[in-house]
Amino acid sequence: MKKTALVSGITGQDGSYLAELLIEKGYIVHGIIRRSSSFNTFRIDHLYKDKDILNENLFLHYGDLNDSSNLNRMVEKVQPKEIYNLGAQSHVQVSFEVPEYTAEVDAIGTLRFLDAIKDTGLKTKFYQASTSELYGKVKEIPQNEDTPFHPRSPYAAAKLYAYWIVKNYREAYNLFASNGILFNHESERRGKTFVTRKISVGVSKIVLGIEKNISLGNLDAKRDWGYAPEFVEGMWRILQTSDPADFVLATGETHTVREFVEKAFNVLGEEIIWSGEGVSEIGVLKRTGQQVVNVNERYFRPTEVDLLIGDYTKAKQTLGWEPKTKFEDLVSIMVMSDFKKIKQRNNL
Ligand code: NAP
Ligand code: F7E
Repeated sequence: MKKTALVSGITGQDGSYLAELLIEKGYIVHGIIRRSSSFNTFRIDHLYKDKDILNENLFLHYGDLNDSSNLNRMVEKVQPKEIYNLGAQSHVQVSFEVPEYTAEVDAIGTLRFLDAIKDTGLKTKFYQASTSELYGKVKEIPQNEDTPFHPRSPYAAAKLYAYWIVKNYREAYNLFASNGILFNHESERRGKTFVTRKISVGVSKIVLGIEKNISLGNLDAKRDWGYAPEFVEGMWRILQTSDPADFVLATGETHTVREFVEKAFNVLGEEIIWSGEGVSEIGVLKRTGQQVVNVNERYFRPTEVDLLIGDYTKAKQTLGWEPKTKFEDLVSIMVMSDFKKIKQRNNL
């Protein structure tokens, strides 16, 4: 018999790759989607329907992490063997604007899901999308499962609650519930307001002559950026273990936002020269002298996470999981994908 999985956040970057992976592995996937005034299923449309034929291994249900009765019904009705809780208000900067909403969805939403499992008594495995943002103002370099946390945003504080409630329900009620502490992972499906995708889209438009420049915030922030399809494979492996546990998934490399910009222009045959400092810093094209990058303080955060770099030794040893895509390849995949799409869309 086919295994059944329930996925919150299925319309997001990770949810779409995870749904693909699970269907490939022979699962029946049930996804929770939010009602929206405009279409929000573009990342999974190719999975849901192929040439007007509905995929019999994918079912979508309206729901929300803010609605416990909905989550209870979903768990009761679907009886999933595995649950992946990927739904979240996932934007760090936005969490400063909507801190209470972020806490409701990211923190209490996780509690609601765990309670639904506990109250139905269902034997299932629960994956929680934890994050390297928990390390925030980092206490050691690199960060592993034992590194102390110091969250630096309402998003990170909400995810910290979720992390601990997962551990508590595991200890208190013997639930199979595991945290994947994932460092940044990106792809051609990344939301366009996250910095990597903002750069891959912006640089493509500049080189195609559609836009003149991009405005960014902190160019010196360092992130450990991996490739999302490999990270969702890690999520699945986390639930295939015999005992629940928490795992870091990362690449073990760190790069600045500035380096991401440089490499993105390099992919399209251009070189960037930087001058100035802070909000006065600019990036110009070496070939033409055109100013293509400027710094705008509206993208600065009240508290920033300066440096993240993960140590994935435990995942490698226990799960046999390792990242494959290197930083340069990730930049290239994202830029080439956007460049081609934008070129085609504009008949260039
Ligand atoms: P994403 O693209 O922003 O997707 C978030 C998903 O959550 C979307 O499907 C969204 O639905 C859904 N969602 C938002 N609010 C919801 C609510 N109230 N109830 C139910 N669903 C809701 O995020 P992602 O990059 O795929 O990340 C997946 C998860 O991993 C998130 O929990 C994120 O915090 C966490 N995480 C991400 C990274 C990363 O680098 N990508 C690293 C560590 C942890 P709509 O499509 O309707 O908006
Ligand atoms: O920012 C800097 C910004 O928004 C990365 C989420 O998936 O990963 C993600 O959170 C860095 C920050 O991702 C701009 O200040 C500069 O230092 O792409 P981001 P994030 O904040 O790291 C973690 C692991 C998650 O869990 C989250 O869900 O880039 N930066 N200029 C900028 N960031 C943005 N968004 N836009 C800029 O213009």
